[in-house]
Amino acid sequence: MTEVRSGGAQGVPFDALIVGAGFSGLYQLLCLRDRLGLNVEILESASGVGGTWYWNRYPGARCDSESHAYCYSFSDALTQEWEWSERYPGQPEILRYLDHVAERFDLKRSIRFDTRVTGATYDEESRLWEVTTAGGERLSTRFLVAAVGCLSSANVPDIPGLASFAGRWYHTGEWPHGGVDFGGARVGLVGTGSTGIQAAPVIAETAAHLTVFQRTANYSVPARNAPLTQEFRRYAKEHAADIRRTMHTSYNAHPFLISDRRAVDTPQKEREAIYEAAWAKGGLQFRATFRDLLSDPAANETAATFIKNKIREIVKDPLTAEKLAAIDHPYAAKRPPIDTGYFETFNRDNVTLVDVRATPIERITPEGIRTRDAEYPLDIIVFATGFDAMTGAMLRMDIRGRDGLRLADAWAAGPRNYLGLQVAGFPNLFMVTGPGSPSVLCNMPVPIEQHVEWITAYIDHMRRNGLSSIETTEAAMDAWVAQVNEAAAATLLPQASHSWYLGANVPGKPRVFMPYAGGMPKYRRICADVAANGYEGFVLGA
Ligand code: NA7
Repeated sequence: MTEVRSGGAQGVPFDALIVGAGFSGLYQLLCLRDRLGLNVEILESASGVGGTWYWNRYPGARCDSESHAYCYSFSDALTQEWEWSERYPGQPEILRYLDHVAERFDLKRSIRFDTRVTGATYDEESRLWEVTTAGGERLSTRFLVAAVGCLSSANVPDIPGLASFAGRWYHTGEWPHGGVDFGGARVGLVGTGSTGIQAAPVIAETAAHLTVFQRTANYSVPARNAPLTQEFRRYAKEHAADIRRTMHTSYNAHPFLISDRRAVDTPQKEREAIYEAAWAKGGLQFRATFRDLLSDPAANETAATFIKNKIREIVKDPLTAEKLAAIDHPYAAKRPPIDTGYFETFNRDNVTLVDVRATPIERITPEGIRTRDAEYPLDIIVFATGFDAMTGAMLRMDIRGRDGLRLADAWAAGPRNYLGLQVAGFPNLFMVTGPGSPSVLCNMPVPIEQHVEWITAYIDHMRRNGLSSIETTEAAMDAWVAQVNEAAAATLLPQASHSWYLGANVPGKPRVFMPYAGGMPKYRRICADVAANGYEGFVLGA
């Protein structure tokens, strides 16, 4: 490590390069630059910080984690000075927060914006990564940290005829910065995941007509978003340490714990009252009402039935209500959305639901969308069709490790790795919240801080011991993949066969359950034990 102290100067390698300036990349930069004193920069394709929150500017974009928990916890001063305005932070507010963090910790001077990484190749002899960018730069670095996010590679479906569409079309994950004026327009919204469910009510307010194309009906629970009261803000600041402790104890890293009770052991009347209270309170806490919801089909069925009945109560047209309630997977087996008036939107005169499972989209014509039995004239199409999640952004970079091994080949049958952090054959390359880590099953800032701090401690360990390379092994990966599969199999999560957790939303992608479902506290313990045992599962090279 010591020979690369002055990285960044012409021809001299960096100690570390980080790809991405979202939550992960910013904190990784702070840790490596300011705590370890390394020569490090971030390469970021956008013109500003924010990652996911830079790109996802669609109408209604809002986080499903509560604001006092959807933030960094590494700096008390930051926690005390930042004021969130609503229970769930909207995209503009999260972006302001991340921009504030970048300014406050003077991070921007170490970020190259408008710099897209197109390739990274490991050179065996020098033990350095050579990173290439779309602008033609070539940079070498000892460590490469991919902080590219789990949901950053937009998935635009390959529907025949899209190029012929005479109107405008957008993907929610690549939304125009100037916004989109829906006034007077006939809008088609494809997709009813968390994004479509957030966007539909907002688009319907100004569009002449909104047609929602639903392939898979989805559960949703009201978010009950509202401005934060003074009392709550004071409470969150005064109890920041307790809240952090709870998040570190909770399976999903949220600031609340999953109940100890089982739905199947709770008398029906009492169970219904618990669901009613959770429905009234709103948010992802609904999923935490009983501890067997994600493991016992009978328990899950009680929650599923409750929500389906709510849909039938809310939606006035019985046919539309039936289409919305015809949900084919267990509750929360796919990422469970929370909403602000989603089902109510279908009571508006200017909103129509089209079931494209029953009558699939055949093609896009110059005028609109044609399904098997009808043509829908449209001025604007919004694709809320999700992402090539967890692996898309990694694979887009053309990463080549030892002996020219392409990451795309190493992952041909799915994203094998160790702890979600490293892949054998790719020395000194780390992923933050990669596949195989709890990441997307959690309130993200918590796993992000854990990963970043673990990687930082590891690099520090190497530096102190005069080591220059670290790499995991095939055996460690095999054992970890088995643990990831075992953790998933203990839940109902793999039962949603079309979920992006399984890669099923991208045609041709291997179907492998990607996130680690054993819970964040267990994962944290495993990582701590690995470090305490001399980084078992990794080979350290001088
Ligand atoms: P998701 O959750 O992947 O949802 C995408 C939606 O788009 C889902 O309803 C899909 O239906 C639908 N989809 C995808 N391709 C098509 C085609 N070709 N035709 C019709 N419908 C299609 O993405 P989101 O952006 O909503 O959410 C991603 C995450 O961001 C979310 O989970 C949070 O963690 C934040 P399908 O279910 O595949 O039948």
